[in-house]
Amino acid sequence: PSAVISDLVTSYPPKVMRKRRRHIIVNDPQEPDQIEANARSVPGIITTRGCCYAGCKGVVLGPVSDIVHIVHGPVGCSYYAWMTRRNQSGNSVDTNGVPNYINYAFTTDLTEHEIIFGGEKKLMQAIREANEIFHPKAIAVFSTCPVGLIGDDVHAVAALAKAELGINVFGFSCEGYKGVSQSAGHHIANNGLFKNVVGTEDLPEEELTNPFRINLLGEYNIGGDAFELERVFEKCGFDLVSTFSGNAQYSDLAHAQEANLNVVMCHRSINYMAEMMETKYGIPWLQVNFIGAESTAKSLRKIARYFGDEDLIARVEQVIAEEMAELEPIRQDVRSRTQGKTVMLYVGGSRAHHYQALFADIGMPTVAAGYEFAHRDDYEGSRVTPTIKMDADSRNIEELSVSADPDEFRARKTTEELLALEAGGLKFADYEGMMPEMAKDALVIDDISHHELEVLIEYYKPALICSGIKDKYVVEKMGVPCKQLHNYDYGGPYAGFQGAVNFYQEIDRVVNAAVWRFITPPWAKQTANAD
Ligand code: CFM
Ligand code: HCA
Repeated sequence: PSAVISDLVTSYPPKVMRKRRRHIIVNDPQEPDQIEANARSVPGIITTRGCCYAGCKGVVLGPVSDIVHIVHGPVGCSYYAWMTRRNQSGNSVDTNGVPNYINYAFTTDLTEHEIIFGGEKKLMQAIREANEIFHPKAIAVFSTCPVGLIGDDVHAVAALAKAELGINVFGFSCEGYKGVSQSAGHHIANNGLFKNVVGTEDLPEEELTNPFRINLLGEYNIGGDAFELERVFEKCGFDLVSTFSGNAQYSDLAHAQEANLNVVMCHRSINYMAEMMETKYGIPWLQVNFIGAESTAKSLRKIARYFGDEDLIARVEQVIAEEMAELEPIRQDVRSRTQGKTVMLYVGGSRAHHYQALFADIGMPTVAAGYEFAHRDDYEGSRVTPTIKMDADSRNIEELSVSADPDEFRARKTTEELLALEAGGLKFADYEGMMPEMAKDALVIDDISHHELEVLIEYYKPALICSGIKDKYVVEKMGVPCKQLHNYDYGGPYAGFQGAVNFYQEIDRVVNAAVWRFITPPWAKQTANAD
């Protein structure tokens, strides 16, 4: 693919060419090369990135169903964040009495008047009104761009409201322009949750009888993924204390410190929480991947091995055997029609990696992959973290200083136990990254531009592209099917075992549909014209 790299950047002005070149790597899994990531996008390039507010409100906090999430900003910011991510909730006032506000879009509807005279009064009024109508356990306030520009103090308003109403009210300074992407918003969200929510409630003794208590971090219940994982965990005998934040309720997060292990799915969006909980409460964390049947089995085994209980280990093996027996014939059948078909993936900050495992299950190699907003460690692995240079955009995001809690810290394992587990192959507080798991000479590209995507499609002519709504239909007009890996189009779940089956069948339908043959891609049309 070295040849395609020059085609990717050749039409750019020299400065842009040099800059973009640093975001493109031909992979060597043994010695991943240094990739430029988490840097500002070139103005004028069509990028697929979102903003800080999207990462904070839309991604991390939004899925918590019984918090009233008020967007402090013009009405459009709220409207555009309304329901498109397909983060689902199992709660409904009708079924178990737990409220679910996810279907609502709450906004202060800032207008010119507040831009000139300030919006704090209107925010206070909105909080009071929401409290009066819904009586929620907690209200969160999210600042969009103009709030930072006019200088409203959402934290002061939240503190006043908290004192007045007697419920938890907290604010996020997650203005869209902060940082270079959604990633800044994840960090701000983690900080706010850690400061204002985690550890504020305890579980009663009778709910602490199962020692195999875990938190699932970085799973947002897109298309129902968390429902499938809840099913599998229950079958295995794990007690899921909380999920950050798919199908989560406020109290789950408030007593998350009661878990004995954190497992991290989406490292990019939540590594901060795992680190801070380990320091403050003594909960170790392990990286997992529940996308793909083989990966799910591997991740379940990791958790069982951590707890070390023989019965638990045996039960997990039994669950894996049962689920695999059901799945295997379907996988084999699909594989006979998908084997060898190639795929390219461009998704946020973890799925471009995780979904490669699901494609490997059905014999589909990933020829090129990249992230919108991941950092170098998501590509190259945790080992490069100490060498990542802080730039001005990252320095702007608050770094909490956390220490062991004198009352709440409890080492879950002794140092000897941890060392023995590590010697047995469990790596704590470690993420291997995407590149070491990709094939040699696969192309890795960060913050892909629209032009670069078009060049790559023509070069690789993949059987499938996985990406999002901003490019889906452009890709399909080139005669290549595009599966959205953000909101799963209308499908899902794709996590766990039953999710894997759904995915195999969906991909089989997509890549083997006859319709793609009837579309003439633009490059073929050009040739026809020239003739
Ligand atoms: Fe993590 Fe996500 Fe992703 Fe992400 Fe996202 Fe998402 Fe994503 Mo869209 S938290 S990084 S900020 S796995 S919303 S559920 S699909 S870009 S790859
Ligand atoms: C976001 C949310 C998003 C967008 C998806 C897309 C999602 O980044 O604000 O561009 O198709 O998953 O809904 O990533």
